[in-house]
Amino acid sequence: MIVALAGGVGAAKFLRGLVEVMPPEDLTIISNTGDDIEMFGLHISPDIDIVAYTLSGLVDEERGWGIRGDTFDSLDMIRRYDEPVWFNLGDRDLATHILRTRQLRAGLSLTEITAAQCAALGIASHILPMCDQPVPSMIRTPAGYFHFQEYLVQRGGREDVLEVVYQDIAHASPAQGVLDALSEAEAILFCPSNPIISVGTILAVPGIRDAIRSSAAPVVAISPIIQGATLKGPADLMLQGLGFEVSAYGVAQYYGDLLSGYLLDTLDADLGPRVEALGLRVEVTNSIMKTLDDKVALARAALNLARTCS
Ligand code: GDP
Ligand code: FO1
Ligand code: CA
Repeated sequence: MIVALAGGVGAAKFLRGLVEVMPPEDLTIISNTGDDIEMFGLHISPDIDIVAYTLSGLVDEERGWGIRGDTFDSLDMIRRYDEPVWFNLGDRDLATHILRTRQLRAGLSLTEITAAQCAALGIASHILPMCDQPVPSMIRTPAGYFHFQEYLVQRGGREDVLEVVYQDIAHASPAQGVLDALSEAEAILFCPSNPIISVGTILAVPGIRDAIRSSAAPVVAISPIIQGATLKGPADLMLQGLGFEVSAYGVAQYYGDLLSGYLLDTLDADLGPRVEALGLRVEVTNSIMKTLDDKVALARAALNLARTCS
């Protein structure tokens, strides 16, 4: 079993490559749910859906989220009722949120609901939410205290980050199957996701960090920061706000002693010796995923690096 800790768009591109180079049913994806938010009474799990839509071929590849060809007529109607609309839920996408919400109200866990979602969409890999309890990631900026989606989508994700709070996480516990997957893993991969608000959130669920530490599996991360910047999203502002160097090296430092190997982008080859000095085995490769070939090559490089670390 290969286990991947995953956020949204960056992770999904990598996982799309990974399922081409290994049996997809041997892959367990632990998904960040700190981004989850309630909208119009519906439970939205953006990172689960981004990965599920990507692995089932439904995703709008240009945006990286939502469903290709979706329409937004329902939101237009909601606007006519003078409701503020800032999160773009497509008409087809809404079906996922409506059913998820109904099943949650009926008492099913997010883990059970996600397993059924994957089966229905024909996904052979296993997507597990990191936990079943709501644990919203909150961001403090000079302007106030906001849910991550409010910070990113409603306010544009440009404000300095003073603090990141994983609300209620102390009372959360790993979802069913998460600890078993980590203890049985042949390799654990940290996808190229936001280290603080995606992978970091998963690591903050009590028990997950220890399970990774005590697993015999090599742990390999793919840097989401290239040449000191993000390709997308506010990871750079968050690293900066929390006092980490805004570079692939800063991310390696943030993950600290959890890692055994690290994939650096070719453009960051000069950081290799500094990352190696942290005690990590480093591989340098193109990590900018535009085409399917890029995704497949990066996935293969990650698995190869994990093999040499074990
Ligand atoms: P998340 O996956 O939910 O954490 O959020 P995003 O997908 O918006 O982006 C998180 C991180 O993924 C950002 O820091 C991006 O720089 C990184 N990322 C996105 N695409 C790529 C890519 O093709 N290669 C690499 N190495 N990182 C990427
Ligand atoms: N991201 C945006 O930047 N704007 C949106 O309106 C938006 C809507 C949306 C709807 C469903 C969904 O599953 C994801 C959506 N995302 C949107 C992406 C998402 O909020 C973030 O990019 C991720 O949480 C970061 O990985
Ligand atoms: Ca995310």
